This record gives sequence, C-alpha cells and structure tokens, in this order.
Amino acid sequence: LAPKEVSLVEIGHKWKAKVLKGVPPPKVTHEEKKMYLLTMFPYPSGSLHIGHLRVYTITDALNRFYRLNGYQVLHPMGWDAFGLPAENAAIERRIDPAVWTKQNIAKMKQQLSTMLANFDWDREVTTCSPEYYKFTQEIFLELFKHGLAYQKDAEINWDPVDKTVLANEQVDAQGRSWRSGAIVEKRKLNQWFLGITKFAHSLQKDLGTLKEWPQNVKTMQKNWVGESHGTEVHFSLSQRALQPVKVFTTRVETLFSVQYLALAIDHPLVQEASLTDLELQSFLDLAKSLPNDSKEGFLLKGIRAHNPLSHSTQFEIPIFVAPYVLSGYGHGAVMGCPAHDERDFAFWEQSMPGISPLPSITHNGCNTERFSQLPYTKKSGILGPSAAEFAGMDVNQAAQKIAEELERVGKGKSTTNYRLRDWLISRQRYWGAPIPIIHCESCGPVAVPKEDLPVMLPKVHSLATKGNPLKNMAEFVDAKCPSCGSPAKRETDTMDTFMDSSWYFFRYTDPKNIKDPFSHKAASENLPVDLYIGGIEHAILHLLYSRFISKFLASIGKWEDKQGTGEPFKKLVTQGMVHGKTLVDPTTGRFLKPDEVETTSCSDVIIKETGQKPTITYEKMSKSKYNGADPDKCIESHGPDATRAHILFQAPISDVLSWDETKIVGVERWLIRTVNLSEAICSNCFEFDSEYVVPATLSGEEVVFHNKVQKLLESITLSFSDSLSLNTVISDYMKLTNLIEAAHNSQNISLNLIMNALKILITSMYPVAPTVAEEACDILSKKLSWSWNLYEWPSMQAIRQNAQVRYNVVVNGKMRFTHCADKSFIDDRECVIKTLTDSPAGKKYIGDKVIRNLILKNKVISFVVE
Ligand code: ANZ
Ligand code: ZN
Repeated sequence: LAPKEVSLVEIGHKWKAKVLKGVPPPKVTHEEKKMYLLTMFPYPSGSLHIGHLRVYTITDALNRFYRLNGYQVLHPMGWDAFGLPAENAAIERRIDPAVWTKQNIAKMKQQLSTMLANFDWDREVTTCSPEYYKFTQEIFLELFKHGLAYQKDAEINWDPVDKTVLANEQVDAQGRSWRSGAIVEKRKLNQWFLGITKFAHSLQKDLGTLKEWPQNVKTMQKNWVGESHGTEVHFSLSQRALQPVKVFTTRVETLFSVQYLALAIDHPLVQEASLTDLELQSFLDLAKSLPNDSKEGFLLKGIRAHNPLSHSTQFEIPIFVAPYVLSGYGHGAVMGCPAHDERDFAFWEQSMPGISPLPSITHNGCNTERFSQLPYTKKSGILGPSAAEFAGMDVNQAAQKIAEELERVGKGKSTTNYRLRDWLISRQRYWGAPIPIIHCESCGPVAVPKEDLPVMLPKVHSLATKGNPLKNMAEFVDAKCPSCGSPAKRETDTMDTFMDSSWYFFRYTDPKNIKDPFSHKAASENLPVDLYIGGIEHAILHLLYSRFISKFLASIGKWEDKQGTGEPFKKLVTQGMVHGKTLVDPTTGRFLKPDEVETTSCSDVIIKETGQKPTITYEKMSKSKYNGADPDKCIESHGPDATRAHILFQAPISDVLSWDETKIVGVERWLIRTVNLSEAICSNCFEFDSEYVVPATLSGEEVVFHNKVQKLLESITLSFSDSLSLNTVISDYMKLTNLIEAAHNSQNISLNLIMNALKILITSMYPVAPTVAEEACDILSKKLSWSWNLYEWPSMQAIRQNAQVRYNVVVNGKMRFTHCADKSFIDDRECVIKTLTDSPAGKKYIGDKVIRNLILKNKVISFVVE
C-alpha cells in the first residue's frame, strides 16, 4: 500500500458536525429490543478529566454497537450539579454558584462533543435546576408522608473546614472528612434523617438477585448493611426501679460465661448516673478522646445485674462504662464474656484484675481445663457444667434452646441487627435543594404543599463564607404555616447531594414531565437499567442510596419491575482508574514536570539538567505529581477516533489504565491503514456487486479467508455484547485489517470477497472510531458508485468446511512430499500430472522420468516412474 497522508484530526473535524446530529437511526427497530445504558453523571467541575473520557468512551461505543444491532438505546446524560465543590469554588471566585455551574456545564458539553460522545441530549437533567429539584423535594415529601423522613437530635459529624454535617459514610476510618480531609468533630444538632434502615433487610437480601454485579461491590454493600442475626437479652438490675439493661449478642450460648456488662458512654443508665457521679463525669470527658479500641472502663458503683437464666438470685454481675461499646449498635450494651471473646478478654485483662475468666463452653462437656488458651472463640464445643440445664448440649443446639427459654420467661428474643444507620441528609450549606418543610410552633414540622414546590433556593449576591446563608435571609425563612396559617419558619437545611443522584435515572425516562417526577409507565418500561457504568468510588453510598430510593418508590407504587425487588440496576460495571506517567528524580525524589525531561536520539528519557534517567511509575493523577493528562490536548493532536481506540486498547475496562500518550501511535497507524486500504481496494476500479452474497463455492484459500473473517466478527460481536472485553475488540480490528491487506496482496481471493470483508471491518469499527468508519464508507461509496448502510451490524455467516485437502505424494512406493489442493483436484488426471511435475518438489522427485502409472486413491497420489 502506498503510504498516504491521512490526518485523523482532519477526519475527526470533518465528521464531527455530522456525528453530533445524533446516532443515525437503525434500520430495524424491534419494540422489544430495548437497552438502558447508563453512565454515572459527572459533577460539573469545569473540565472533563481522562477518567471521564474513559467511561464515556466505553458507554458511547456500546451505545453505537447496540443501535447498529437495532436496539432502542436510552443513553442519557446529565449533571450532578449541587454540592460543595461548586459552592467552594463560587466562594473563592466570588461568583454565584449557579453561574459557575452553568459555565462549567457548557464547557464540559463541548468537550463531550469533541470526543464524539453521543448522548440523548433531549433527556439532559441538571440537579440544581428548579425543574429537577422540585421533584427531589417531592420525593422527600413522599418519604416524609410515609414516616421515612424525620428529625432527631443527633450526635453528628461536623466538618470544621467545610462547616457542615457529614453522614457517617462520609467519614473515613481515621475520622477525616471524605471531602476536606479535616478531622471531624462531634456535635449535637437537630437533623433530618431518612429511614433507610426500614429497607435494610431487602437491601441485604436482594443483593442475591444481582447476578450481574461485581462480587466486590456486593460484598461492600453487604458489609455496609451489616445484617447480623442474634438475640436480645434482658439483664435486670439490683436497683429494681431501673429498667433492665438490654444487650444484643450473636453468641447467646455464652450466656453462662457472662462476667460483666459494658455500656456505651451515652447509654441512658450512664447518662443518669453521671448526673450525681463526678468521677464518672470526668471519665466520660476523658472517654471522648479515647480511641475506639481502647479497653478503659469505669465501674458503676452500687449497681449490679442478674443473669436472666441463672438459678442464683444474687445480683452478681458488675456493670462498666466502656468506650469500646458502640453507642449506635444494638442496644449500646454488651454482655462481657472474657472466656469466649477477644475484645471482652482484653477488657477483662485491663479492668478486672484478680478475677479469672469462666469458660462455659468446653471440649467434651466437663473438662474446662482443656482450654488453657483463652479466649476460646470458636463456635463449636459442648456446654460445660456451669450452663445449668443446658450443660452437655453442643453450641448450636444450646444457642437455640437458650433463646427459646429467654423468650419463654420474657427476658429476651431473637432479633436481627444492622450496622446500617438511618441516612442523615441535613446539610447546613447553601448549594443544595432546600428541605421543603415549614416549622410551626403549634403544628410542628409541616410539609410544603405540592403546589408550592419547588421551594426555590434564593439568589445570594455574594457567597462570602462557608456555612449557610439561608439562615439569615428573613425573606426565605419567614413563612406561613400551611396547616394553621400562623407565622412559621422555613427549614434552612439543604439536602445531601446523594439525594439528588439517588433518582436521576428515573427522571431520564421521563425528563419533560412537569406534573410528576416521572410517569409510572415510562419508569416501568425502561427500568431497571440494563447496564450501569461508573467508578468504584461509588460502590457503597451512591449505589446504596439509589437502591433504597428505588425500592421505596416501588413500594409506594410509583413504578414496577418484573422481578418485584425494586432493584434499579441490572448489570453493574465499575471501570478502573486512569493512572498517569509519573517521573521522579532518583537522587532528590522530586516529582518532575514533563518539560524537565527530554527524549534522546536513542529514545531514552533523561532529565535535562542532570542527564540521569528518571524513575518512571504510573500513579493516580494529581497536580502535585505533574502526571495529569488533558483529554482535549490528546484529541487535538491525534483526533477523537485514535484517542478513543487508544483508551480502549490499553487495558480491560475494569483494570487500571496506565496512560501513556506516546503509545497511541499504534492505533493511529492502524486507523490510517484502514483508510488507505479502502482507497487501495477501490483504486482497482472493479465492479463490485452491491447485492453480493458470499457464494456457495469458494476456493480453498477463500474458505480460509472467509472463516477467519467470520471468527473475528464473532469475537468482536461477543466482546461488545457479552464480555465487554473492549481491549480485545481493538486487537481483533487490527487482525482483521492485516487479513484483508494480505488477501488483497495475494491476488488469489476474489475482490468481491475482500470488499465484503472490508465492509465488515468498517462497520464493526464504527462503535469505536465512528468518523474513520464513515470516512472509509464514504471513500468506498464514492468510488464504486454504490452505497451501503453503515449503520447495520454485519450478520454472521456460517463457517465453511475447508475444501482443501492435503495429498501425500508417493513416488515409486516412497512418500516424498505433500500437496494442498481442492477436493476436486484429483478429478482431472492431466491437471494433477501437470501441476505436480511442475512443482519444485515434483521436479526433484519426478523430473523428466517417464510416468508409467498414476494411482489416485483417497488422499494419496502415487506415481510409478522409470
Ligand atoms: C456476647 C458475646 C460472646 C459476643 C462471644 C461475641 C462473642 P456483630 O456480629 O457485629 O453483630 N456487641 C453487641 N453490641 C455491641 C455494641 N454496641 N458495641 C460493641 N460490641 C457490641 O457482633 C455482635 C457481637 O458484638 C455481640 O455478641 C456482642 O458481643 C458485641 F463469645 O455478645 B457478643
Ligand atoms: Zn401551624
């Protein structure tokens, strides 16, 4: 092929306008062939980063693939536009967050079009627009109506930098804010919560139905919900006026080894005792700063507890206050079994000197000495003599019998506990959807009537400080009680932005609805989402909240799914991160800027100043490491098609992608070759039969060619529809290109068959490289005065039996060489003799000798010569 100047950038520009008009309508559209392809909508932060480019390339390619296959694809896009980043940026720049957000959306939309991402823009949603948040508020009010939105005083996580409350989920294990990184403080405030725990069981159970979710995400969800089956046990107290202490245990069979009770620092009993006990007060002050795994304890004086199944009537169990007991879990109280639990053992070591642990589970039912190594935490063994009438039972049976007995005497029951807490949605910030509630002195919190929605977020002239300016805006705060008409105060908290993103995929199904968030019909027809693609960073919160809201909306009849679980996402794919090439000076350990290095003539990278080689690694992109990549620049210098193909080619979609722009030359060369190949094949100027179908008989070489083409087509098709192995799609394209090039050079394959294969290549490339595919299609159509529908996925054709036979050629009884030819080859004796005696091997073994006889039998050609 003559190399030709093809500019992928130019091709990209040339076709951009056309491609942007929308994906061409597929030829066949079956009502039942529907696909809801969802990609996590971005924060309008101002520019697309390379991670966005990656995920939108994936969904865009899939979108085009499914349309070419005749699906009606829903491929919408929108903006998760409320939230702190916008607000903080607006404060810094002293501009209205609404204006800032709008500018960013415009810019990012432009970038999306540059990368040729084809979204259903007529379904665009922006969560900060009143048309959208009106319905976020309506959904809040539905929750309120159903008792699932409520206010309570809560010890909350206060982010001192962003000056707002954070959900537990937004605080990391080190106690830092997920956003600002500040150490979070505890404060007590009256806050709004959503009753997600009412759905805890279904959130846990239905994970089992999500067959097409990655296991790691399901495990994270499961742990987050933290369902735990156990028993509630009531311990009565020596001060009989007091309520018994309830504990939650998953090991009720250890009841006879309880040696103390431990209470969380805000347990009601502790709070009450602290009113009169100064020592306890100072312990509680100290406890606030102790780490969670601390084994400090404070013995409550003058009060003891009684084991509910003990035959002794004495109150012999001491009660401690211990920070290791979590206040939010179970009943905030633990029955301490030093002999059988690690944490209790550690506590006992520190706080109960001189008392030995009392195991109640034994190896064989009598010999407790065998467990010299306490604590014995295995859930197996036989209950020992201390277990009264349960002695001799194995642990599982004992657990059941003890629970039954507790229930019978009214001192306990089986229960299920969850780690999941209700969702705190109050935010004391401006840039969010106002909570649509009016507080009235006589009626309490009252819902804003539906016809008064949205509660508009008032404009602020300058957002000078962090915190909530709404509080100080009398015109916002002062309102009339919708119920009794007396003067009342509007709620000034705004909603957590996870609330906005928990239902946006419903809105996409019916984005223009002005009456309701969405219609029952539109949602039920389109949901659940067939394929949801997004970042692993949303594996817990966003997905959990979305599942909750979807289930809630299903439970109140707003939509209906075939499975009846209310699960919103059928298949989930988490795309991997993009890491940037990071250069480090090996002597100083300093991160190097790209312009501090150069490439030598022997293509080594060296540090300009020192001539040393830098250490190269791939790491999470960050400004301080100078390893970021700008999607715009890449598209500008290589064109959108090459950029997209490069992204897909470099790594399987769920793996980390190590971004190295220099490696793009490979796909660039391939794309140019496809254009050149189209030109070259056309320049033969033959009459291509536009009605061409692969004929029934093909030559042996043609069969081989045909089969290879079909196998590659099958592999490409399955990669898109099944395995989502999009990196191998690119390598399959390359193989197909090589195959066609070789066939074209070999001259043994009919041009019609080659042209047919070229059409397969070009159409199947379209999802990834739409402009190059269209350019190639254009070349062929122009030169050959026929056109084909590029927008129809090539149908797969049967693999042909290979007609080639390998014949063994025997000369005077000796097997000399082999010859490949059609089955029909031996039908023509003259042709056999001529072909074989002319072949190089034939010349050697037969030469000019006289042929006396020729026997043709099966795959053996036998010469008798003299
Ligand atoms: C007695 C016992 C004996 C326990 C034993 C364990 C082993 P999961 O599985 O996470 O639900 N627990 C209960 N409430 C607690 C609280 N508020 N803070 C800290 N720990 C608490 O754990 C349940 C177990 O955690 C319960 O079972 C209880 O200790 C403890 F050999 O009760 B166990
Ligand atoms: Zn009122």
